[in-house]
Amino acid sequence: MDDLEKLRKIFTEIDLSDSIDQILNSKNTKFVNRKLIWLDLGCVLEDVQEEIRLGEFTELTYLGLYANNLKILPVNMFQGLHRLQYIDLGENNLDELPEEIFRGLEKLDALWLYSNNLRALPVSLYNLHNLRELNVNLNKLNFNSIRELRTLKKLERLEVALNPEISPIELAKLKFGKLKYLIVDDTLPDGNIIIKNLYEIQEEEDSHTRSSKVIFGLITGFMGSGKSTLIKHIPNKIQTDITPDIQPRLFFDKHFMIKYSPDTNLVLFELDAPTISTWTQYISVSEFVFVLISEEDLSKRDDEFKEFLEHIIKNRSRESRVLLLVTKVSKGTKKKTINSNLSSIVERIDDCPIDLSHDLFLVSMGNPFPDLGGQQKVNLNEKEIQLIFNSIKPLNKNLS
Ligand SMILES: Nc1nc2c(ncn2[C@@H]2O[C@H](COP(=O)(O)OP(=O)(O)OP(=O)(O)O)[C@@H](O)[C@H]2O)c(=O)[nH]1
Ligand SMILES: [Mg+2]
Repeated sequence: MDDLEKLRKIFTEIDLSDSIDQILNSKNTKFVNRKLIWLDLGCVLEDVQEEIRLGEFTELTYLGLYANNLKILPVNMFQGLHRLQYIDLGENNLDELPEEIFRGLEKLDALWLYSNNLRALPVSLYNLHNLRELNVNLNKLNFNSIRELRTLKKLERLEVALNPEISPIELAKLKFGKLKYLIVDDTLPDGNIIIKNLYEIQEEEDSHTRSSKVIFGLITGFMGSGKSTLIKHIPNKIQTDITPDIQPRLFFDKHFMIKYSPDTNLVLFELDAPTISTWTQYISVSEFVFVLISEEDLSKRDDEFKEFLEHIIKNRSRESRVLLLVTKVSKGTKKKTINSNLSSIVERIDDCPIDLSHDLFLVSMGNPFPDLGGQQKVNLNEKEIQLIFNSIKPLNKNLS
């Protein structure tokens, strides 16, 4: 019996065969060589208390059990699933977990437990030595259960917002090994609550006192060209409220700062291609313009892209540098092909400052993997991102 048949059988047994289409149609359910590797059971198990036996799906790497109203989980829920890398248990009604529930999950990379009623974390969680991401937002955890997480040496992202007993001030004093993101909540004077990365806030305060100058950079491209995905991968982003002084103000989708040189910060912001033709002034204040185009769009929408590029070049400041990033480049693509496609566009633009040998970068197709509540994230090649940002640095210093 292959995994698809097994899955049908299990769902018939627990009287949920109506949900099978929803499960199979989810983009977070995937088979490779007839083996089930991602299984999205989000929003399908409502009120079902039966034990679902998944131990036969030995190749499973993602299991989504979010939004199911689950109150209890059996201790052997994940038994035999040694390849699991991502488990999403968010938006349930769990108030405790069996101590040994995560035992043996050596490969677990991300665990999402947001929006439950957990007062403590099970012992087996503190032994997940490969865990990189843990999300326990919106629970009832106490400070001790978070402090103990310092034993997890690979943890990079920890989200503990909206746990009423946990104080961000106390958390800030803890030293975690590799942590880059410590997400907490903060109440503003007007009573509103904001969610922030505690580490970036601290950086911001330091850097304001050390640096004086600010320069701007624009990240643009067609819809879906991967702007937000690229931004997610830029290391050491600092939160900022500095924007170019242009009226009327535009709401920026993504807007952040990175350190450019010891006395200069670079504020980067994202604008879509349709927005940029209206907000021409944002081009003229930018010292760097990053133009993203996916490999697919480059061959299909070349005329449109030429017009878009022309618009940028016409409105840019004379001192600015325009960088072209071809994204989602598949493995087999030759750089030569992309180069010749682009040069035929660039050559048709008057007074074009782009030198393809210095200003062109290829961002290869990243690996997609599931995110919270059945969305998808993409892992890009970090070295390529480094290369792009190193090329704009004064003194050629590493971006770190
Ligand atoms: N497989 C794969 N998917 C990618 C890659 N880069 C981006 N994506 C996916 O493409 C979609 C669009 O990416 P975004 O980063 O949101 O693109 P954007 O330019 O910010 O798009 P808008 O803000 O909507 O204009 C998302 O679903 C990404 O997950 C990649 O390198 N590989
Ligand atoms: Mg975007």
